[in-house]
Amino acid sequence: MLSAAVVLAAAGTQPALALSSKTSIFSPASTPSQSIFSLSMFVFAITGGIFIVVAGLIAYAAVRFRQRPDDDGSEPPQVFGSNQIELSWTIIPVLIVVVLFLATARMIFAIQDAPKPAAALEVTVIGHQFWWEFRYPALHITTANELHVPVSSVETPRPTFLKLTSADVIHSFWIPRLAGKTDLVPNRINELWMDPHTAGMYEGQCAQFCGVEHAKMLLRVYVDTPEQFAAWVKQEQQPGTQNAAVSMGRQQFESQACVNCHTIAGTSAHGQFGPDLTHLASRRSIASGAAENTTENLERWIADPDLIKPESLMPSMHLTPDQVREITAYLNTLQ
Ligand code: HEC
Ligand SMILES: [Cu+2]
Repeated sequence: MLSAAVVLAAAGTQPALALSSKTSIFSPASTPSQSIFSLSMFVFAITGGIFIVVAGLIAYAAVRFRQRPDDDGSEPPQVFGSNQIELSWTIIPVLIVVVLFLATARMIFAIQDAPKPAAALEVTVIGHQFWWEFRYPALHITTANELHVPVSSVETPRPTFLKLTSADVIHSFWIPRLAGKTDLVPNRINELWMDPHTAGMYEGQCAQFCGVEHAKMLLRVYVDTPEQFAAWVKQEQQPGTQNAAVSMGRQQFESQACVNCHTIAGTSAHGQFGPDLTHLASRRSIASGAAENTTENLERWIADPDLIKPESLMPSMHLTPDQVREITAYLNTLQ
């Protein structure tokens, strides 16, 4: 208990360090992460208790039996084969391990077997080198890198159930404040759910080394109020709005190899290799959180992705500055 209290006290006195961090495991914001947090506090308490008892006994023995000036150098009486002592140091650790095992197993099954309510949102997450694809099959939405989910309250539970898989190598999906870390494995579907209690932005990171740009494979989850979420869904379901002022940019985009790797609904671009760009302008970051979505960053990205994310799987297309400007102006309209 003491160690748990110390950790909690430390977290409480230093909110700047522990609690305000967007990736702190010490401020869970949904049921699975809350269970994981409570279990880790329980484990901390038990192991902390053991540490205090063992360290205390060592300190006591060191002081109590230290060498004294009048010691005659002879050994104290030796004890051999005490059944009582041997039994206790076998049984107590076994009991502790059993308790830790049962508590962990119970929590894993409680999370895994949680029933899926009818109101649950389903999302398929596909890991790519080095970005995230999100598909909402029932809503016919495909987007990238920024996951939008509704807030889930006790009165109106609206959890999100994710199916995780990968298009290439193993990645790992981890948003510490919302759920446990789960791998995305090619040809396999892993599952994960979360029911975020408060709206806001939560951050995560690919947690399995997946190649050179692994460190720039960030994740954002926007937990929306029901109204915000409904508005987002409505917007995503429409084809990107386009106006005549950027038709040059659209022509440029469609005449380049961009269309082989990217999809923009309502155009000739149907590529699947890179992120869907239909609503690119509504995302706040590009390239999996490697840069904010500003005109300047977008131009740099399109001119040469290596400027932002060296060795990402998008090649430099060697466009002229005018082409870059026109394409960027067009992409900027894709709300
Ligand atoms: C060979 C395939 C390929 C081609 C061709 C290609 N891209 Fe990409 N593009 C990608 C990949 C892969 C990513 C994701 C990179 C990452 O985040 O690691 C990407 C990312 C992007 C992004 C950021 C999207 C986001 O949501 O983060 C934009 C914008 C983009 N590409 C625009 C273009 C434009 C414009 C062209 C044509 C001039 C183009 N791409 C050509 C593969 C390609
Ligand atoms: Cu990864």
